[in-house]
Amino acid sequence: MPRRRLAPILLLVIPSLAQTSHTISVTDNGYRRTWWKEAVVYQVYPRSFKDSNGDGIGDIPGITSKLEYLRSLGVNVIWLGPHYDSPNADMGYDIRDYRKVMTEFGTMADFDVLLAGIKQRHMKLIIDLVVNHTSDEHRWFVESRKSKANPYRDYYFWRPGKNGGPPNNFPSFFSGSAWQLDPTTNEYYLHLFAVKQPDLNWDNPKVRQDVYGLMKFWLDKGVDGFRMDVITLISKNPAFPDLKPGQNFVDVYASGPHLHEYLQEMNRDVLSHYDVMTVGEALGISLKQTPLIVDERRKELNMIFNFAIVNVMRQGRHIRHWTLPELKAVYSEQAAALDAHSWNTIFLSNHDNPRLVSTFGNDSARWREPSAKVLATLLLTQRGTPFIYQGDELGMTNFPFKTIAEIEDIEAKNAWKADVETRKETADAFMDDMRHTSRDNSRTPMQWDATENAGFTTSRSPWLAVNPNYKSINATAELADPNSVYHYFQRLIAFRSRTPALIYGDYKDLNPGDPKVFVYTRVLGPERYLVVMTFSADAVTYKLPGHVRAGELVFTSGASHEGHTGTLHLSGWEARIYRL
Ligand code: TEU
Ligand code: CA
Repeated sequence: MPRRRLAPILLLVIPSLAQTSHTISVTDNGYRRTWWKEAVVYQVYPRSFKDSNGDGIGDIPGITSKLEYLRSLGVNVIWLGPHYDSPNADMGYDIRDYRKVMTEFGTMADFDVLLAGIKQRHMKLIIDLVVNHTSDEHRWFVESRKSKANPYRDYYFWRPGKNGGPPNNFPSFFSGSAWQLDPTTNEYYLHLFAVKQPDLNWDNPKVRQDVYGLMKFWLDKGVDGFRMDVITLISKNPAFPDLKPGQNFVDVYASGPHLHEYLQEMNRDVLSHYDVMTVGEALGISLKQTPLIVDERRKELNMIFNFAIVNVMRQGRHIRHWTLPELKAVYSEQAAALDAHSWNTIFLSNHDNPRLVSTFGNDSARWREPSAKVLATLLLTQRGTPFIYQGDELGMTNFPFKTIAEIEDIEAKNAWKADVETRKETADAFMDDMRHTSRDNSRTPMQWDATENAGFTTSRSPWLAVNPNYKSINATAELADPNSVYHYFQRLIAFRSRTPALIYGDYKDLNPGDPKVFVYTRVLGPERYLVVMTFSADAVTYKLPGHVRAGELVFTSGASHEGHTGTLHLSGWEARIYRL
């Protein structure tokens, strides 16, 4: 076969997308084509993205000022973390008023400018919908706790104590009991997360109507959908039976009797009236159970974040030594569980998890860039909508935390009180875990340039310390370097966007057991691609399984031009894409 250059391939691929988009809306292998399946999403954690007014806290005008940066990266959808009025017990995941912008982040007018700027650039905006719980400062809860007869009493779960203690043995995700005794009425309220995050009672139809109302408020403003916080927890068994020994509380919390009924109602009453994208955070839902939420025929949500990948990278807040075959198994299981009626997300990091390159790659000086490029390749060549977490496009790393005083996150602070202050665990062991798993690893400010505090803020004291490596790892340096992690992401996002097989193609892992090389095909009709990646610092001579021969090299993170061969000479942490 004659060696073709890149340009003719593009000509072959682009027209096929252009032609189909107006006429045929189903792919060769049965997928209904939609914008949100073809999108690449970028997650903004507003508090840490860009501070515009020097108070040390990222804000909405700061995000607006960086829209060109995001547009040129090539992402199409921005997921904005909670931007609502909040006392910030859990960094905005505790909402006091769903129709007001957090004062620190700006005003509703600032939000409108952001949204307009996003639309102007032909991008879309999805916002965080946090409706499993509110803040205890929300008007509904302020009323609810006043008396047993208050009209808002049933907006939350109130129960009398049992044997001088809480109503049952449910633990909170943030340490201690999930029940808090409230002195005014001498009853307990349920909070699966912090004490300041009481759980809403979705069995109350007024709660559901109020939630649908606030969703419409934002949709009518023009937002393009929602990321739904812990949405799998909204339905509870009102009898609150004790957990039995050996029962996993997450699975129990996620198996409420009316979850699907409520999601279908929300879809019918709200979502189906808009052209939106929805992604549910799906704690406690296995890969096998995923279609119960995302199969389009069930009319619930478009896609979910499965915790399968999170459970590979860490064990709760403890470090976990994962292997490549375990990571691969997530994608094979996903492919087996989902047919063409279902869709899913691809993510490897977010604001609750440590940094991508520190967790799945190698953040040493030698391998940080090469391994970040391999991870970009994994993220952008799997079937599902890819979610890039802010800063990962620069290969930002975990933070060298030394003491608990450097950590702001309530989950870590509560765990410290529960486990270190009671001497169940040593401070050293705890901090060792934190350096690998703390949520604050990903929440440190974006590294924009090499000036003080990385150009994130003009304040001397950002709300969370900037990673000390900002002088070498920052956006300005990477924009100036054509070989940077940023430019690799940019090129690969563009490549994916014009290559339908990488979006919709069937997935097959060619060697699930290999501990160093990840090799798979993506096939859509006549379009066949082979992705090969080394997940190791070692160079590897790799014979492709069976009679597979690598075809033409169409994308690479490395220097080799090798192609049309059955044996590859791979460098440590290298990624290649071949056309077969
Ligand atoms: O996360 C839920 C969740 O799964 C995490 O809190 C998880 O328990 C923790 O990271 C394990 O280490 C969502 C939000 O993404 C998170 O930021 C919020 O704190 C939480 O819900 C409560 O709203
Ligand atoms: Ca600010």
